Amino acid sequence: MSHAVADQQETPFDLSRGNRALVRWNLYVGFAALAVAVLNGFAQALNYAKIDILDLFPGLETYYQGLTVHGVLNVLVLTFAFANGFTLLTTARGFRREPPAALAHAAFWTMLAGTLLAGWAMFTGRASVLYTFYPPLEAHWSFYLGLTLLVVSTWATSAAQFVMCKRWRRDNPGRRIPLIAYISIVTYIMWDIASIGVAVEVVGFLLPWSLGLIGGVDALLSRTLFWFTGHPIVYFWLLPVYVSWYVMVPKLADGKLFSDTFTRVVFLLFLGLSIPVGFHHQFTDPGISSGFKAIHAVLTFGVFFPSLATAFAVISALEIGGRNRGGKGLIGWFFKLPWGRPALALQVQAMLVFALGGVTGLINASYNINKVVHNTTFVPGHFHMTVGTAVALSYMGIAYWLIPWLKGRALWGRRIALTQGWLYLVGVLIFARGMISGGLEGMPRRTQIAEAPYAEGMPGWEIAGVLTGVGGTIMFASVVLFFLVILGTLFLGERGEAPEMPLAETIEGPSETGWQTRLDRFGIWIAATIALIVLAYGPFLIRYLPPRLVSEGFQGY
Ligand code: HAS
Repeated sequence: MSHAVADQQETPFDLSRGNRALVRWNLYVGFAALAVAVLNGFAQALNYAKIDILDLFPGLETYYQGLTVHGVLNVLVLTFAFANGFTLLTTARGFRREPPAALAHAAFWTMLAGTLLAGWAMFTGRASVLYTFYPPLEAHWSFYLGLTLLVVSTWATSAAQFVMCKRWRRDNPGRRIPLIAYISIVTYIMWDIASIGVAVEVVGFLLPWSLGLIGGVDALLSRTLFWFTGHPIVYFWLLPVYVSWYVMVPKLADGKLFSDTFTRVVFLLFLGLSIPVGFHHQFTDPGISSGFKAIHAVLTFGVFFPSLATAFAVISALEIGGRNRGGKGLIGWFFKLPWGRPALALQVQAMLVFALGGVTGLINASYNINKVVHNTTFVPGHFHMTVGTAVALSYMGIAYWLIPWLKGRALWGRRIALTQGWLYLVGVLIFARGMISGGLEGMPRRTQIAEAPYAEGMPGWEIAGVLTGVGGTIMFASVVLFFLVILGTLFLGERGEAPEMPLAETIEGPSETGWQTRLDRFGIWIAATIALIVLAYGPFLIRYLPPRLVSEGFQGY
């Protein structure tokens, strides 16, 4: 017998007008950030093809200003805004209740205020410090305050989830939390714990430093606090997409999710293993013992596992869908998937690219091989196939059903939407091929290559740079088409033809008795997560503290 992932009630679900508008406005802010970010991304790609972007893009004062805008708007504004809006909806859907208005509004307004503050600092050239803002690079205080508000907005969303969960538990004693709400909540619990590192870094050190309240900053401690958050943040970008891949994509593909318990365990593995791995970004940093770097390397291979398990789950759901539609043989089902549905096509394309993103992640994670690729363009090659495609292309796919659902209008320009997805797939593969081969030849990331004299006479870099430029241009064209479809839907889509929210059925539903019920006791898993973090970071902090506040600040030009 199959079970619906949200619950077994057949009554339709809707949100109040106000909450629909709130979710929609989260998406609008996120996608507005994407629009500005991709223009700067286009410039970055052309830079690697040795085109002087400062001449071509008149508003751009320095290379690092453009790179900061590109990074921050994509990975801190688009992702936070999308996650806040989307998971507020998925949690509300799971519990079948409206989100608490005060918290939902607080989340939106802090996100908007944070975006405006950080945006002002970046656009006026006061924060050319990249999205990693490593001190002693120093930004204007408004940048740090803006980032703080962005994080606060995610905490407000998490609080809204907890309020919904508490009220639901009060009304449904002893029942299992509906799967879609459960995995949305675990995503935010992971992030609540993970974001403590960057919160301490920014509020404890960088903000007072930028206001002149403390005279210096500790570069290594700041980097460590940053990467405490900086690796799990990639799963905070990814897990809302996994919510869609697990419980919505199977429906879009006419398939089924195979197990409720399996899905919960995968999300709990992300909760436990996402955080104690940050040193894999610091393999080359002095001051951290190689023993602890090795421990983080091993744990990184651990957090690879729930994504492998996810590959298994989503491929099985797709296969069921393809076979339900008449697909036969080992791979015949794949071609029978409903490729004409943009919401599905884009998310499957995102998965295909993510398989390559995962492989390159393992290369990065290998302690010895990391020396070859660290700080080269190999790393952006990797992350444009993960956050730049698995996440961003899935957001676009989700938007193709979600915006019509929220707005009560049918999708406009279905064929354009389909073309857009394939174009992005081709573009990113060319782009990443360029970045990865260039990186293996030692081509540095975060470098204005057109101005670097040492870039002359490096044949491997020439072709890599051209591929990066061509691929990036195709990706940019694809995103322009995405905006065309979204604007077309908002203004020209037929009214009243909005689709259903896609929610899959599971083959093996939740068990109401036995050990599985413990999966819903968040306290146990939070305690286990904290214990692992203490083991992975505690000895370094005990040896290293107190901070050495000696570095003076400067900006990148
Ligand atoms: Fe990473 C650097 C290791 C995943 C993002 N990563 C970065 C940076 C970013 C980033 C932004 O260990 C740069 C940071 C900076 O600025 O310095 N990463 C990993 C590993 C994974 C991984 C082991 N990364 C991600 C994800 C990201 C992301 C996800 C964003 C969302 N990464 C690293 C390391 C570095 C790093 C080092 C530091 C490098 C350095 O030196 O600076 C793993 O979690 C990946 C697991 C993924 C898989 C793939 C599963 C596939 C699925 C889809 C299957 C479905 C299909 C359907 C194919 C195991 C789920 C098709 C149907 C069919 C019929 C086949």
